[in-house]
Amino acid sequence: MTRANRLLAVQLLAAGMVAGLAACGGDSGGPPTGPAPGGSPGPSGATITIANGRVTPSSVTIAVGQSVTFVNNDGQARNVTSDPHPVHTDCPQINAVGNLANGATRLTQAFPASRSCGFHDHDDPDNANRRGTIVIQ
Ligand SMILES: [Cu+2]
Repeated sequence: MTRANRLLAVQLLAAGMVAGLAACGGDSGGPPTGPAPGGSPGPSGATITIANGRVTPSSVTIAVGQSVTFVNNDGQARNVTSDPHPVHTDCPQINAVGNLANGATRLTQAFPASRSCGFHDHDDPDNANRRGTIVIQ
C-alpha cells in the first residue's frame, strides 16, 4: 500500500464512522404507553365491553378504590390506555389494561381519587367509538 493509498483508506474509514454515528441517533421506539405504577386492582365497580368496534357503555361511574373490568369481544386485540394520547399520563391505572387480546378480560388498577378519566384505543386513538370516560366518585 502506498502512502497515498493508506491516507485514502484512513479518510474513508473516518467518513464511515461519522456516517455510522449519525445513523445511531434518533428515537427508534414507538409511542410510550405511559407509566405503569405498582398499584393493584380493587373490586370491580363496572364492566366495559369492546365489541362490534365500540366500547359499551362508553361512560361508567364507580367509587373511589374500585377498578373497571374491560372485556374484549371485538374479534381482535384492542389497546386500552389513558388519555391523553400518546403519553397516557392522566389516569395510569387504565394503562394496566393495555393490549387486550380478543376474548381476554382485564381489570384496571384501583382508582385512588375522585375525578374523571378518559380512555382510548391506543392503536386507533381518534376513533370515538372506542373512547370513553370513567367517573370516579
Ligand atoms: Cu394512546
